[in-house]
Amino acid sequence: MDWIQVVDSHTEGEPTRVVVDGWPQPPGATMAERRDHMKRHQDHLRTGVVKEPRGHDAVVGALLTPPVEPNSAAGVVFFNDVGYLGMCGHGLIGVVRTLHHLGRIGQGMLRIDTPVGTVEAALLADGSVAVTNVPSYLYAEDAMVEVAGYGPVIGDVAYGGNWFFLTELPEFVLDLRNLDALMDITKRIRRSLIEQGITGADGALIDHVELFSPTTRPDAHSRNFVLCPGNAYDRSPCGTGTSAKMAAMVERGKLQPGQVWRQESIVGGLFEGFIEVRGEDLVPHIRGRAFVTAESRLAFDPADPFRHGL
Ligand code: PYC
Repeated sequence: MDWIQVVDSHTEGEPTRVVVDGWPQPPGATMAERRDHMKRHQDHLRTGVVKEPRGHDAVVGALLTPPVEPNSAAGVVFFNDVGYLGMCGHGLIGVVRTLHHLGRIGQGMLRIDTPVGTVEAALLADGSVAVTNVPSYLYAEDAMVEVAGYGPVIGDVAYGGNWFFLTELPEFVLDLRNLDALMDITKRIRRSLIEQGITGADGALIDHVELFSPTTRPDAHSRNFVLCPGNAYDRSPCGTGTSAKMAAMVERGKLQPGQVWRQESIVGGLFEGFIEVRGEDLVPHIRGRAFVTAESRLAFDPADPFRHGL
């Protein structure tokens, strides 16, 4: 029997499964090389760890690796039901809480390498985690996509460690009671972006679609619904999505650098953030909470025909 040891947590409701043992370390001098090795040679472990029957569509996995940069504490590759993420804000908050739960870190700032760059994270005295993300930016303002059966949708293409299409559709109330309709329209937008060749920089696939509406929380500025790359929506306000949104607003003059933005999620959770200007770069800061929910050993029985997931 093979075993993979994991620690599960949720960040504002969105699950993260951190692999702490049993997954052979992927070789590579950079985190992107390690991610590519995982894609080519270890994809059955990704599906076995996050998909059914051990997981489900919304689980984001995180493989911890040694760092690749001299001042970093660790590396991490995030993965989900359909592939690999560049960065993951809620996932990084889960990783930090998990490392603290395991007694591996205390309070204070850590540098962590990801396939899209080195990020920083700190466990704060109140138990929340502050993340300094990779530089984020607005790539295409007011891009128009024609959505079959709906009509034209105008939105911003923005980067926050992953690629996002950011838009507002006021006739879709951002409420879990409308989940089927929200999944349907955001998937149709994503499909239309692909069909119409609307991409991020260098032809990058826009695999997240984020809808915004006014909030129901008195302490938040906005509520969102985020379609993740596969068949899941983000239960959290989405760290990379909030980064993309804040960067786009700063570039449009709708948010000032340093001004606090509080993003509510579709389930009512909250991330707080702001943009710092560093030279030419807009660097997002995000803060949120995660809670450890389980420590488990996942069994991979060679006789189990579904051991690598459904
Ligand atoms: O928090 O960045 C995020 C994220 C991306 C996909 C799911 N969560």
